[in-house]
Amino acid sequence: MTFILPKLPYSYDALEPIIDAKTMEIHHSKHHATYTNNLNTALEKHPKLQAKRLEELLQNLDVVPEDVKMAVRNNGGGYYNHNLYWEVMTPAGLKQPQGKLSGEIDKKFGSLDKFRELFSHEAVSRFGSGWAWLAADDNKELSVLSTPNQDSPLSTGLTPLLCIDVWEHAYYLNYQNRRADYVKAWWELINWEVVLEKYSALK
Ligand code: MN3
Repeated sequence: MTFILPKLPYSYDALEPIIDAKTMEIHHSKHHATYTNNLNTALEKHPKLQAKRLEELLQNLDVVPEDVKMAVRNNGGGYYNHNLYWEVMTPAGLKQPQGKLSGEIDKKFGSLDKFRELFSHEAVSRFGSGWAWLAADDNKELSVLSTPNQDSPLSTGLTPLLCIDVWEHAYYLNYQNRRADYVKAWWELINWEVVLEKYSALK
């Protein structure tokens, strides 16, 4: 299987003014494309791995051969994480989670505001480059966490539901060093319908 850079579900300028078109274009057509190409190159040497789903590889990095383990972790993670990142944003989303996701957030974190505070703290305080996440475990219990580099919560047994990219390339043109401003503004872009779909699809 060859991984394909997915088309965005909206135009490059659709998320303005929160994320500018130039940032989106470079992020998608250069950064995400590079992860995609590097993942395909790594898997060329291991046809058996190509038969597996990417989720499976990221969930079981210990069975990935040593010579491509780091490449799969970094570029497979980069490919997967960006797919989710594009998907969980929208220019015209609901302002808050609905349905049973809303109830689960209240139950786990106390309120939507408390969840937002915790998530934003993870995103802002992640040292260097990485991601912040809302994820669920096998019992559908929610958690908030951050990961370094392109590491995926899949590798620690969690299912990602929502993510924000806090690498500088995700915000630098507009926000320079002000990651906290990006995180705060980004909150308006969350596609809660998609996040709920992902939560509802958990088995
Ligand atoms: Mn990125």
